[in-house]
Amino acid sequence: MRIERVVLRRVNLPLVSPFRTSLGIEYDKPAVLVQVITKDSEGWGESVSGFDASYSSEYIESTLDVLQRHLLPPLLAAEQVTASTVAGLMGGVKGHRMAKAAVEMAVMDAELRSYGMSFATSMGAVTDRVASGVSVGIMDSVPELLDAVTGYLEQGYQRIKLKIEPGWDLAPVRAVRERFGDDLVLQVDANAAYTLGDARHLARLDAFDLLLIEQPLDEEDVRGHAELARQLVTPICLDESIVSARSAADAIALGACRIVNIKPGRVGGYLEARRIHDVCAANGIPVWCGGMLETGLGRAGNAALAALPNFTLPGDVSASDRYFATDITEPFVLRDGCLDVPSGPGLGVSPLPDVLAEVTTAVLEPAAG
Ligand code: NPG
Repeated sequence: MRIERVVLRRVNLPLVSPFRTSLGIEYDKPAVLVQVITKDSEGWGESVSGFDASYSSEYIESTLDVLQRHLLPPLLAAEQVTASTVAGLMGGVKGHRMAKAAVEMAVMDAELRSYGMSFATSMGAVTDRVASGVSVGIMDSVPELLDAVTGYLEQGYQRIKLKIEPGWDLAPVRAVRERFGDDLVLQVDANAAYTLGDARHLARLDAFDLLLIEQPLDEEDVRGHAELARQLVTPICLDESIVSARSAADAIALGACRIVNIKPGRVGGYLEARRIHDVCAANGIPVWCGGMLETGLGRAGNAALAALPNFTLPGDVSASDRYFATDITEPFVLRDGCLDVPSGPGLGVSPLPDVLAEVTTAVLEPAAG
């Protein structure tokens, strides 16, 4: 396919409640949406970069800049662009995986819509519903946390992930385990807030039968995770450290993780996400689909990815109303603790024009070459 136009939109969606992690507090969800227009199709992509560079080196303005300056001009000049060739066309640019993921997602959507094939089918989905978990932010008090978890469990979420940081770890985990019992599927996420020197402290979490502890150490400290793994009973899951299938293979070989969180936006797109899935499956490492508070567009792609066979653990792919009063697509709803995997062409969802207009703060159209 030849790409005729690409339109970039910067959007901002208010969150229904502030989301606090060890990295900071989010009140709104910003995103860059990439709309790829061809002669007879169109596709949508979403970048997961945030307001600042606290989770990754990428952030909204860096995404917009690299898209306009470096990533899109070669695509607009190319005669043929497909989902399988777009990564190669962007290969002259190092890094910027979140920006590249948004472009690949939009190209894949446009291409699949033109064939009438869904993301799920194209990636090899084996189910039409995926188990949904929820990520619960750091709160001001344990009672407030227990109320939030109660609300999510009443809605039917199948597992709870608690954000932790030094000073907010043992007490909230103990309180949730005691209140909701041994059957609750419970895990924690540190977003790299600890060091190897905290190993003995983190080992105290072993008492609470957690499914996993996610990214306790710095993203570059893969060897540190391997050392920590030898000191914990709780399985280590890596998120930030896994940026590609190659880094997944290395982390697994080093014994740094027993579980992997796959976020397509973090690893350069759905095709690399699938390769990570395959590497993990070949090594007997279960995976789950992470989230970056995506709009309905990213959520649609993530639900499709989570339908692949080695996604055996519930993901952070929650219903739209966990994040937004109004999503920019038809909302994803929780049904018996699951989300339906969209089956329509491409992502199977599209932005609702009125909502899109309301949340858009800038529209940019890079010129060809
Ligand atoms: O449900 O989409 C979601 C959010 C899941 O906790 C979540 N994401 O580190 O995994 C993470 C975390 C995050 C979100 C980190 C936003 C930084 C920003």
